[in-house]
Amino acid sequence: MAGKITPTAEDALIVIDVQNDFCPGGALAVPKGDEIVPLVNRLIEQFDHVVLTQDWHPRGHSSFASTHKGQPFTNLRLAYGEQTLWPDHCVQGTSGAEFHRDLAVRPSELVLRKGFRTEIDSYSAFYENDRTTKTGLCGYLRDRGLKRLFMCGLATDFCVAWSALDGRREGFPVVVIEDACRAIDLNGSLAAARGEMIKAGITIANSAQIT
Ligand code: VGL
Ligand code: ZN
Repeated sequence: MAGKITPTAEDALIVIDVQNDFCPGGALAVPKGDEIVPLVNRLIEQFDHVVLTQDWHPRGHSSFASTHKGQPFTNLRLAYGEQTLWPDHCVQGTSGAEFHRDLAVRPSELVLRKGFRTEIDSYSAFYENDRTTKTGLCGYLRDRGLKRLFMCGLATDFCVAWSALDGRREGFPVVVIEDACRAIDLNGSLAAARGEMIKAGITIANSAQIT
């Protein structure tokens, strides 16, 4: 295991999509997704600045298989490119869209909702899946003088990886805290995402290194 990393006042912890629908029993359950909650809560205590993201889809969202009368976990070509179709999940205002009940939400300074446009999905916390529509997170972080990003949450191979890669592309040093994430792992997506993150210069760390 690599060396210790000490959070500073210019670091932000970005907690991705720790919501009921991504936990066991939820509509798009990530295996063992709920196991990360105690680790994430410990991390939240260690950072001065915490951002939570919340997947937040309207009914009939274009990423839902049901919208296209298609099968979940298959791909469909939408206006902006290939989109994986998912079971209906994180529908605005439903209990599935709420944060896990044990997540320490109070210290967070921003709750960033994403995926709220019917026609465009948004895995990344920075750019929607058309890769051009911005969420505003980059401007927020820059305006607040936050310079290094730590990420954890659900799912490693989709929203965490896409957020980490976009953060890196925007020029931030990015650390993904791997044991505080869980993956969906569709057709090797976890290994692919991990490889891309390493290639992009993202640091893959363990929560025990953060002290
Ligand atoms: C996610 C699939 C669809 C995620 C969100 O949070 O990783 N994955 N919507
Ligand atoms: Zn979603």
